[in-house]
Amino acid sequence: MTAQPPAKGRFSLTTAISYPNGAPHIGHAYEVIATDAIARFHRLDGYEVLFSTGTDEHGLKIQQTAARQGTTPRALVDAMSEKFRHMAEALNCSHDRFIRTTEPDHYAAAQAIWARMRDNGDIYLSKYIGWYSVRDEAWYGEDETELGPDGIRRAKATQTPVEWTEEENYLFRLSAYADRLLALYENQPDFIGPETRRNEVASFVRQGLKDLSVSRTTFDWGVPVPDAPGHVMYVWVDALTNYLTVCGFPDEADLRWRNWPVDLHVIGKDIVRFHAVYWPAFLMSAGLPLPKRVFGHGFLLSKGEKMSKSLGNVVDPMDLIATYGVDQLRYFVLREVPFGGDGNYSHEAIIGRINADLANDLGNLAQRSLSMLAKNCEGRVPQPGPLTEADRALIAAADALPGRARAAMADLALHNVLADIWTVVGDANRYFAAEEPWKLRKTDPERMGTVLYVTAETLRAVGILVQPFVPTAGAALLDLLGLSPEARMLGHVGAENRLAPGASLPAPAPIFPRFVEPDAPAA
Ligand code: ME8
Repeated sequence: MTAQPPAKGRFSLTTAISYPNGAPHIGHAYEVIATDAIARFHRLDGYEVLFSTGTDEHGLKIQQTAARQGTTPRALVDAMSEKFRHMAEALNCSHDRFIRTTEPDHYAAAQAIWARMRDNGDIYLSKYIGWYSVRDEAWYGEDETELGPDGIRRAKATQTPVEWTEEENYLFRLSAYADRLLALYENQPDFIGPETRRNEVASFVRQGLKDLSVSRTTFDWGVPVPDAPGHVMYVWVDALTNYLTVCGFPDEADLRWRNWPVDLHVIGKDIVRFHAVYWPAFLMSAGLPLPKRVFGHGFLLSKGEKMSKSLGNVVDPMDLIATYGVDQLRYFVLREVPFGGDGNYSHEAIIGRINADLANDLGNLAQRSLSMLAKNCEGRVPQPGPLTEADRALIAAADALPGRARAAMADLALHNVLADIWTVVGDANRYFAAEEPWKLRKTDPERMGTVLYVTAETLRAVGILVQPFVPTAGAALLDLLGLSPEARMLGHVGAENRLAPGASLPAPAPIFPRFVEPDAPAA
């Protein structure tokens, strides 16, 4: 049995939870895919992982959408949340929990954090007067809004309409936390990533913080404020608390509590303020440890435009999965978009990646080399002869992949992890072409065996490394190399676990078909 690399401790991470006021779009899929790749990478590296995703089901936006559709908020979220859950499954997401904020344990967590903030003297009753964007579920200061030529006032940052709101609310003493937040950003530079987001947040806080309205009385679709009839919690107080709920809060004896504080919140760039200002302030007030890192990824844009229903360019992730395949979609978004920046989606770009990187570079290499093994080596791993410099260089590049991947992953540079893997795939293709094993079959069969061995050993490393990104194809490649399920960890790459000469291999099968346009004429 293969020796197992040592366990490395825990790693917990979350996506944002999505508003189920409509069906999921490609932006939601992108976040799930990226977070899942990070979760899978850590499992692959021996961490015990807790990974959550889910839906954010309360608030005025949901209530208004339900009213517009002539249904109840409950019926709307039940139907829509199911679509998000289905999408996560279809994307091969390996989450441990899909949380819905309408679940009873979440009510208990939200009410418990509220009570702790109140008992700490940070919540008081007052009249709130200000601008509210239902679309963003966010309060804005006068200076953060502007009047458009159409006479409609909008939030400058998001261009969503705001409405004047005067209400007796509970307020959270956010103003008292500005210094502590600035100290946090200073002492823990990793707390917010990427750096541009950190600078934006710090400059926002440096301007001074106003107290935040944290309850609403004009509608009732929310978590009731404890001991305050008529008040429901501001949806963001409730929503952010989902991260505690999945860790078993408020029961600190719950085994899941070991996962708090989480290592990483993966969110989009538009909601960094909520996660890097409000959330740590709430936690400080409640006397709870802070998450270690908040990372705001960029937006996936449809040919450069923000997606919206009114622009008519919302891309249904289920259609993309059906058209291109799950692994293909996962690979495309993670490779194409530098993680943290914005990216573009287009049909041409995705088929370019599928056919060049997946079908040609990796798929063909595996298919050609494994078919030669099947035909010329009786379907067994050959015994390598003495290694040349070229053999050693390729094996060394493959062996170095886990170290490089860990370093890139520490910066959440997912695109670089993939770029590094494909550099080795490119090296392997050049090696294979230069060594011409198909000619060696007659002239020097032993050397042919060595070349095929070195290629297979490189594919073993590549197959192990790609699993977090393209889980189905990664597993299929490792199956073709005859690797047992317990020999597929990152720590198995390298000299100690080389393919065993003589081991028999299954019949080769293609792992990445080329994308052929459905209406293309038959070849
Ligand atoms: O913000 N590209 O929910 P949401 C990439 N419920 N990411 C995108 C995107 C795009 N085009 N559009 C949205 C919410 N996102 C709150 C979160 S967390 C306690 C509560 C990202 O459904 C967005 O940035 O509007 C967010 O991280 C996630 O999708 C859910 O967005």
